[in-house]
Amino acid sequence: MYRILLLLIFIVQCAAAFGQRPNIVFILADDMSFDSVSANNDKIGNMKTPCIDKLMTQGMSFRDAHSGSSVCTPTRYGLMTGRYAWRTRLKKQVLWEYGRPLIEKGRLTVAKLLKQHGYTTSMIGKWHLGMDWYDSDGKLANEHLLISDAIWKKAGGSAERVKACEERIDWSKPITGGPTDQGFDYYFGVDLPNFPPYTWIENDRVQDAPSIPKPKDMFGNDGLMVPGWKLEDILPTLAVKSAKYIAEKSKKDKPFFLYLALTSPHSPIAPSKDFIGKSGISKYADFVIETDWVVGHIVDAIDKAGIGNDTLVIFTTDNGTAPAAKFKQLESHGVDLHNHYKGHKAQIYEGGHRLPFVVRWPGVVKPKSTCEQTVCLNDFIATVADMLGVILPDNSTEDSYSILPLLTGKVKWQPYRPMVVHHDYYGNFAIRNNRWKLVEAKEKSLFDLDADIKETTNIIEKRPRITQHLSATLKKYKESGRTRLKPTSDPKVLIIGDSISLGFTGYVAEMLKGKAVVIHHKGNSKVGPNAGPTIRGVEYIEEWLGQTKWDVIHFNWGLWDMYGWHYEKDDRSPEAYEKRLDKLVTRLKKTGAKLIWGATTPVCPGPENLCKLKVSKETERKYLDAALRVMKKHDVRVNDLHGFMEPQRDKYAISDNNVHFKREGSRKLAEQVAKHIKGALKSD
Ligand SMILES: [Ca+2]
Repeated sequence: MYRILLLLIFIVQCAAAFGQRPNIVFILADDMSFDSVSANNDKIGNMKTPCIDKLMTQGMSFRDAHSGSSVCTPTRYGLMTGRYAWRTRLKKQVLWEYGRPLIEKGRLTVAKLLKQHGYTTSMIGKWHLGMDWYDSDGKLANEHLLISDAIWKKAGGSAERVKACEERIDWSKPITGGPTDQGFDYYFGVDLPNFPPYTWIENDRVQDAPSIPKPKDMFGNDGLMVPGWKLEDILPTLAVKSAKYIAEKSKKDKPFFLYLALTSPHSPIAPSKDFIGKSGISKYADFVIETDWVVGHIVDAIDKAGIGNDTLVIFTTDNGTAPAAKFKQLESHGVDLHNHYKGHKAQIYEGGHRLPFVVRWPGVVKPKSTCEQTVCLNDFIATVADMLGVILPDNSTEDSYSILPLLTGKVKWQPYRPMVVHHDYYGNFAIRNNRWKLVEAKEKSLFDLDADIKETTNIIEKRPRITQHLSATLKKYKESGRTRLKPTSDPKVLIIGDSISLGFTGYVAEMLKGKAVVIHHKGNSKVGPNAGPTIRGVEYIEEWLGQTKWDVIHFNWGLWDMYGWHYEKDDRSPEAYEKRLDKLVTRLKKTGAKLIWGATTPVCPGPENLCKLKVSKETERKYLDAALRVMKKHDVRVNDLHGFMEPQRDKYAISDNNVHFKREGSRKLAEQVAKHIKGALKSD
């Protein structure tokens, strides 16, 4: 009996551990916009993507997911490292033929992270993050190609330089800086389908040495290829290899990570024989259909291997559709790839970087769910770390933020993540916060995406404060080298409160800088950053508290309970208020944080007939007394902000009829709040 019990405990423990370590299959298509997926676009004609659509019904699809850039190389750098590529040497464009490795030696990648935590890691497909090649003496053969990734093309003579490089390369020598040096146990693929060398690379060697120049009539940049190389074989080979890999690894005990970077529907537009004519539109549309088929083939391989329930599947793409798709021709067949968004690959418009992003993870991610949050492909590595329960080193993954709480549906506030930075082929930046998108190109533009999703009207003149805030944040993100907050040992202070607290929180954060991290709760879609009435407090307290271990929580509720805006139907009597406040304080006490009640009521100043809000002094007193009873019962510190401000109200109130304060008044209040927080931090 005892042994059976032990065995049971062992099985339960294994299951629990495995729950956090699913296999991961990450499928990245190349140059395929949000509108290229038929489930996202009702104007798709016959260019249907049934396999991706089906995956969407099995998991969560994001409607506001972005790549770190609107072109290949930088997006892939961000996906692997969780860091924006514009922080590297690559300030615009992409890596060109035989470009040198972009991922710095010693930098953490998602493959390294998973390998460190017991995963078998592999990559199949397009790398495009640079590799180093050597001559027969073991000397670097592609050194001269790093003139500057962005300008060497322009400098002219690039074909000659590529030729000179290829003449030096000893193809039997191992390649360095490629996938197997960046954490992948196994690699099979092509660096790019449209650049030399036109040959398969397996691990750190070419499978066959390219020996003849690519024929002029074959798509792609000049360079060497293996005799008989066929562009239309690339995609099916990747599909077959991946399915085989999944079948093999499904039998092993170790979880596996497969990063499948498809070469399609990027040029060369080379659908294989079975798909030519499928769409009745164009070879491009056929190629999209084949891409979708590959996604289906891979998902089938997972399910056939019986590991569907233990495998996290992600499908997304690296940037928007390229003009090589021939938009006008597609439109004449009822395919509108600009149905939702403006622009295409390489551009800063949404069409350049807003992508389909689908996550299937049975038992964790709700089927048929959608997420409206603004997220970024850089977030992959932090999400994996969160899943593994790993704290990321400070000098890594600087622009990655775990979206695990979004996948599990635990978090609903918006925005959940720090602002997302966009970047394009030309080196232009944009920054996105909720509905606002600021583009910093030759001309600065501000777009309100809620009102103008097609980015037609620049409203920068109308919104100087928002523009300034976004611009300053972008500058800060660039200069600080990171958007992910540095872990800090400073105490953490949460301020929850009404609009009066919104006024003073910023000043409190400033006053306590270096002593504590002050965070105002992020709010939610219903009440925004204002805590609203206790009715909302009870509903959202878990979201507001989140996973952080708070040292001090400064909170207040009252205004909304008294005046009731939007909550006429609810019982907001002083008795009901007291009950709910008691419930909230009971929950807050469980956090172990030191609690401070900010008494901001009664708030209505001056003679009663001047108070627009029509609540009598007696009523106000009832709410105040109810709150004080609760605080006394739970032994919570009281910061009497009302009493503190009262003698100076005339000077600092916005007006007699308003409960809010001018900036100087908010600053004054902040002094008092900061004093109380400091006191709480010092006390035992
Ligand atoms: Ca691409």
